[in-house]
Amino acid sequence: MALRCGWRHLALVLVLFLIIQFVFYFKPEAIESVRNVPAKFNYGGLNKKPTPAVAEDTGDVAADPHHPSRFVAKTTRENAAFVILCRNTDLDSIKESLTELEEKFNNRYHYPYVFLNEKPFTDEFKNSISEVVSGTTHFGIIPTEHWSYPPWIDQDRARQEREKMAKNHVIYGGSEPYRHMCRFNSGFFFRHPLLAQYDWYWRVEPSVKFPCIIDKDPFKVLRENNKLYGFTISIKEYPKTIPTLWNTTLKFMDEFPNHVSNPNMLKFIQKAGTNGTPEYNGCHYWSNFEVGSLNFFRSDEYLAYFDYLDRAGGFFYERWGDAPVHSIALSIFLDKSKIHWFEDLGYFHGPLWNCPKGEAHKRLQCTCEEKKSIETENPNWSCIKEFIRTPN
Ligand SMILES: Nc1nc2c(ncn2[C@@H]2O[C@H](COP(=O)(O)OP(=O)(O)OP(=O)(O)O)[C@@H](O)[C@H]2O)c(=O)[nH]1
Ligand SMILES: [Mg+2]
Repeated sequence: MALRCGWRHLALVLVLFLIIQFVFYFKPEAIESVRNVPAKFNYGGLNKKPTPAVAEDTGDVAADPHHPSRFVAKTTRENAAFVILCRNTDLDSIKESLTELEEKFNNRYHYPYVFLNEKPFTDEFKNSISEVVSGTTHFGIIPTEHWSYPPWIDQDRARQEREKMAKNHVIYGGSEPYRHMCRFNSGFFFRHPLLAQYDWYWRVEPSVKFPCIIDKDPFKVLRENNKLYGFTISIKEYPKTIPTLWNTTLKFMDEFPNHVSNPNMLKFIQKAGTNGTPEYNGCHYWSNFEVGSLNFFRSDEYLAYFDYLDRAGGFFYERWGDAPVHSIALSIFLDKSKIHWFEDLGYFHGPLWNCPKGEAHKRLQCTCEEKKSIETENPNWSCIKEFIRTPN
């Protein structure tokens, strides 16, 4: 009798324990806290290994022989997300980009999307986006300190410089939000709490086009080949937007020689200067398309470089773009083996194309014209020659 009573007590305790666990697990706060992984600001060095593919997903295989999914029978996702910085007013043009991205790639993978904005996204924006994407969506607000003037910036001087640039017809030279955007994309997007759980990102902009089937997962291409950054188009920067960026970079390399990789990619971005010292040739990976390692940008080396540039003030007194900033950093801190040209990934951001050639053009059912590709149509702007001839 005493024994049976003991068992009953034990069973009762066990049932109560299970009920408590069940209730806790399904509480909305608990679910939220799992989703909102806290921001981490110390991500360790460049050697931090990304986690392997995280989720398995069976592709929607080809009953239809013309469906793009026949290229991948079974896929696994990397620990990755699309990152989209945009305004509520960009709704139609971002839906255009995402409809095609889904059709050519993501309807087989369902990678998640992270949307960022300095203002709250409207319900209309959120609902409308969810109609065109197959991955989960996350909408985040940018912290004010990532989209405002740091205290050391003289805002009157910044305004005067903007006015001068506008008079000189420098593209976006008179725009204040454009400068916050470039600074955010240079130094902060990878620190947003909504990205803390991911290793890889793919940047997408409004009104871009993906004219070919994307038959390989770009995240996987990078991870499996031990690379950290991939691009489609490489061009030269307008010198008027970055008068002192290169000198500031030289000072950084002088002060932090231990941060400069050996070998590196400096040959890709340098040309012989007039007085014999190398100068910046303006070459950069066009950052409206990027697939890359978030941990590269979270590294001590990159953060030290961004801080150095930010202190120098050129995001506001000049109009330093995130594309040259990313590219110069990649060239200082990495060697060529870490950088990948997605030659066969068809892409358009006005006014330039990357259009695959020959067999790839046919196989990937590209709708772009090969001859419109930047190397053919605008050879003087393209930096692909410089990239190819840079030694390993
Ligand atoms: N939230 C927000 N996003 C912005 C703002 N300005 C630009 N963006 C986004 O930042 C990215 C780059 O801006 P773009 O205006 O495309 O700059 P760009 O590619 O140099 O110039 P375009 O040739 O006009 O495309 C895009 O994803 C924009 O949606 C802004 O003020 N707020
Ligand atoms: Mg753009």
